[in-house]
Amino acid sequence: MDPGRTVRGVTEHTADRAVIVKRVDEGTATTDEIEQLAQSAGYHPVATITQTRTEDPAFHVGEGKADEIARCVAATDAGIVIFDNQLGPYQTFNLGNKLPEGAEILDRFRLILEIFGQRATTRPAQLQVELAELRYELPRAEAKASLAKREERPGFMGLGEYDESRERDIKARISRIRDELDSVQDDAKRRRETRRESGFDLVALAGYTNAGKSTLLRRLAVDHAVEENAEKHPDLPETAASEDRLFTTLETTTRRADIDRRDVLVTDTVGFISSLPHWLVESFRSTLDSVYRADLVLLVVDVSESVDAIHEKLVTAHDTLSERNEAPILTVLNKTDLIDDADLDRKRAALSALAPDPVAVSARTGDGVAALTDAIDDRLPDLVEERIVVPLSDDSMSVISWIHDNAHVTDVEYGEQAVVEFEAKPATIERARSKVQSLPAPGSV
Ligand SMILES: Nc1nc2c(ncn2[C@@H]2O[C@H](COP(=O)(O)OP(=O)(O)OP(=O)(O)O)[C@@H](O)[C@H]2O)c(=O)[nH]1
Ligand SMILES: [Mg+2]
Repeated sequence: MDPGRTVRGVTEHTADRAVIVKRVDEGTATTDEIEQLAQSAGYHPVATITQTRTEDPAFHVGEGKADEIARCVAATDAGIVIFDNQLGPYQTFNLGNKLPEGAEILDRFRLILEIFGQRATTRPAQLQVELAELRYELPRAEAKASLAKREERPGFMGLGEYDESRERDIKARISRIRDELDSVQDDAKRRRETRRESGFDLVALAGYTNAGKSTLLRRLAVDHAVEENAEKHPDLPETAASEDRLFTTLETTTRRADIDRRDVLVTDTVGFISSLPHWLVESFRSTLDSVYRADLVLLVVDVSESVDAIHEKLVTAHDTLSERNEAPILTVLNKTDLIDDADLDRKRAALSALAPDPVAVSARTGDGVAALTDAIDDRLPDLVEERIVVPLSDDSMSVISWIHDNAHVTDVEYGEQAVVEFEAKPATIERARSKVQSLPAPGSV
């Protein structure tokens, strides 16, 4: 006998061998994305089973198909079945009864949550993952509790009365996590305000997972991350041979970019994925807030994908953003190194309605990044030119150096008083003025 196996065929070694299943109501099921997700979570797809039919209440797929899945698990020595669908608790229970002992079942959302769980290293990211898990579990606990009650079968699914207290427990934990996340959010909001007041423009990266947001951030950044969780950010070295991995980034990282006359802070955050349920997106609200509250959003897409795929992702991204975001959106067509010019032109034209004036770049080679920084400068709120007269006193130097720090100074002339010419955002000009006004009048001391 193969020493790596037990009689049942489920060992450590086989635990990550996965059978992929997908059911669609009509048409043909495609499994590329779910296979990629499975691999990102560390599983190895060994077989794929699809079915086109309406949902079966008991087994999700037809019962005959469920038997086929069970046979396939046994034959391939798989430890897990991954459904690219959302399974109800009753369906998971029934399917589990058919599978060889020890084999587990994950549905699409549990799989995504598992990836998130593996990637979350900071407290806020962990809280958000936990919140998403609890929100996933809550309706299941409710369903179990009420089914057990209605059917007067407290032992339904082998859990019984435990379910009601479980439900209360989940609700209590959800509200505790919400409170803690609210305070995280308040901190982030204060931080953003301080940065804005210091004359920074805030730019956020948005887009699907794997579009190249983090790679682009590294291109734009002039220094190290300015946020406390920076050292935990799973940045890979630029040269590392990288296979595509989904949801590399869960936490936000902010870096300073020098864009012409401006001080810009660019924030990288969690990527989108198709058909994410609302509760899951909502769980990541604190993280996505940095996108919603930016002065400009860079919507990054992988231009090497098909026009249809890009189109669909742009539509979903716009929908997600339009709920809360008020900032202008600049579309960035990334990974131009993977396609030729003719292909790029064709895609640009096909997407022009959704992405007018996009900027094409390769974050990997740096191609087009200079044009991108120009476009960023262009789309950010205009800087205003200002000329301010500062009476000379012991305190005036601190005001002048504040202006140097927070605005782009074009000229300073010293005479009886200092005349400072600079460019800045209107809010910064206001603050400079009030600083000058609060200077003691010359000779008043
Ligand atoms: N060929 C090519 N590959 C790129 C380019 N930009 C990024 N990649 C690769 O695409 C993959 C995903 O890049 P990331 O920067 O991690 O993508 P992301 O949008 O941050 O992904 P998440 O953090 O998962 O949301 C990595 O393997 C990168 O090396 C590019 O311009 N050209
Ligand atoms: Mg990333």
